[in-house]
Amino acid sequence: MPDAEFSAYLKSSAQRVDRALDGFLPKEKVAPSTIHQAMRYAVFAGGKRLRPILCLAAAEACGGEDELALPAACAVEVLHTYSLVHDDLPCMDDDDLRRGRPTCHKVYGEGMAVLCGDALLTEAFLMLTQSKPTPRYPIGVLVQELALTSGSRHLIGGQVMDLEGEGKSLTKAQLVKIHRAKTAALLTTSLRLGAMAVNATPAKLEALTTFGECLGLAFQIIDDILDVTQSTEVLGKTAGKDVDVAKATYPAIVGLEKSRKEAATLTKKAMAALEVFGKKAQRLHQIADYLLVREY
Ligand code: GRG
Repeated sequence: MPDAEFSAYLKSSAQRVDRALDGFLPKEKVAPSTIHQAMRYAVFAGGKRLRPILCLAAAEACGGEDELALPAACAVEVLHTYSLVHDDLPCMDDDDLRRGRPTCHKVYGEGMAVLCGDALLTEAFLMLTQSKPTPRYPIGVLVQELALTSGSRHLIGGQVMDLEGEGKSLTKAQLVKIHRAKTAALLTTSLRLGAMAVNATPAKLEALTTFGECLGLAFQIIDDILDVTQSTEVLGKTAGKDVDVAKATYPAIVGLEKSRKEAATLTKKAMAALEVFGKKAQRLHQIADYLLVREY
């Protein structure tokens, strides 16, 4: 379990992100009110805020003022929330529970949930354009980074491979490809955007990319493990879903123990990439440690 100081850091960072999100998102009263209520319902539902926290910690690791990374941090969180809202729809994973609450379509209906996801995706780019351009990275580069990751080459592409893999037995290599596209890509982009917001050198951007790719895969392996070892109450989403729908997962393909070992090895590899940052990467080290032992 994380120590008290690190827990306080996670909590205060999440609160900072939430305050910024509250400022960026249209208020509930803004017409048409239902869509803004749905967007806020999905966003302010108690997620871990992992992606924005990684974004801020990457800016800090690069020696910059992390405040400059707040618009990008909010952008990756609302983009992530959009993917959850759409993923939970009956035509996708058909889930009733997310972040410990009824899913968006259960409360607002399917049509509104589709629009809510669309609006959050669009809002993500609007938020990102509130970043300050830096000498190395004009806003267009930041937009390109997020668009590439969220499009059909990565996030959407991963979902396509996932949908097409349903009911089939996948190889480990195929599963790794899906995990990289669905999960590791956005985690990596969260780090990269934080670095870009503070004008990081190309070498530091590269180091964060390696860190993100390894950490992202480790994160998804742990997610697969938690699906079979944790309860619905602790996860805040339906536990055992992967087994129920015979989904290819790490534990299903290589077993629980080997999955745990691979996650630990990948985390070590991720940490090794942080050497170039010295002590400034303390928070990234702590986050990587925490993700390996997390319970939800
Ligand atoms: C665009 C529909 C669509 C799909 C793209 C990202 C994705 C593919 C689907 C979302 C659902 C999913 C299983 C994603 C894999 C990554 C993952 C484990 C997400 C959960 O992230 P956490 O644990 O969630 O950070 P919280 O709620 O804490 O933010």
